[in-house]
Amino acid sequence: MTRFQVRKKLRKASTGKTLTGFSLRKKLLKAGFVATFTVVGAATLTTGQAQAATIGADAYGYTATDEIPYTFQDISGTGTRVLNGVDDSSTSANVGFNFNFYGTNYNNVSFSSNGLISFGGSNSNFVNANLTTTSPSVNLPSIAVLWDDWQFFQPGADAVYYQTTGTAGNRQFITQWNLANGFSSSPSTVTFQSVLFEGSNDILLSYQDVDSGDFRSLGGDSTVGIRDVNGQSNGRNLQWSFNSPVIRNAESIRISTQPVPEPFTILGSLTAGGIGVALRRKRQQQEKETAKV
Ligand SMILES: [Ca+2]
Ligand SMILES: [Ca+2]
Repeated sequence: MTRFQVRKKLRKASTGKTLTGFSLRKKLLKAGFVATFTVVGAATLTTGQAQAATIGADAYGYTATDEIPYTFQDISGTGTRVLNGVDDSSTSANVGFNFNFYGTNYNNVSFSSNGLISFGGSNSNFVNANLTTTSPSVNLPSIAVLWDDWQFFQPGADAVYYQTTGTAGNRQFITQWNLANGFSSSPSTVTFQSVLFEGSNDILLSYQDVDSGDFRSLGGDSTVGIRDVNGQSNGRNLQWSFNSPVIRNAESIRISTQPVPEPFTILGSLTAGGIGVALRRKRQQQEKETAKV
């Protein structure tokens, strides 16, 4: 079920005349969607994905949120420079530590000039897939950082950089697509990065500049999200956006199996437990009143 379908479902459900919180929850439970209701419910309070939101969890337990501060560790002056001058090409690098992704440890990653990271092999495909419905042409565990047809041959374009930073136990593997242009040309460059964290195995996607001056701007032609092998059919996918201009300059998205951050714990308890508590209280009150009579 896509977020759109869920939002649609929620709107439909919440406009039903006799639908109480409990029956809404039951309906969503039946649909196997309470976790996503919790977070998408919050997103519907705003105007959609372009606003701060948390999505997930997917079948493995990953959630994604942009309700975190924007951070960007520029490694264009310090990292290893690769993929300069290319269009659709990949390279691989040692992470420097074991990074766990969908339950498997990797110490090596592959990344393409097109903003896609893959584990256990490479994928240079420029055609970005909808991770919820379609397997990428190479069916690998992948992180679509900003998967689109980028190139680094246009004058002014730079390259991809990678670097392992931090100290043992607390290291980070950064991949930075620096001053990429769209194929075959675009009026303006984009710069973004991903950070893989040792220990927490969190993934941070940070977008410094997603304005390419054309239809690709703001992720309008990109996939952002993660997937495991066969993610489109086993529920192990968490797609933030697909061909939708919802990514902002100076935005960070954290993908994690850790609990979602503070702003959502209140709402989380409301949807997952609070309704139940409120109903129990109401029932107790009714029982008291019945006893009085
Ligand atoms: Ca390309
Ligand atoms: Ca730009």
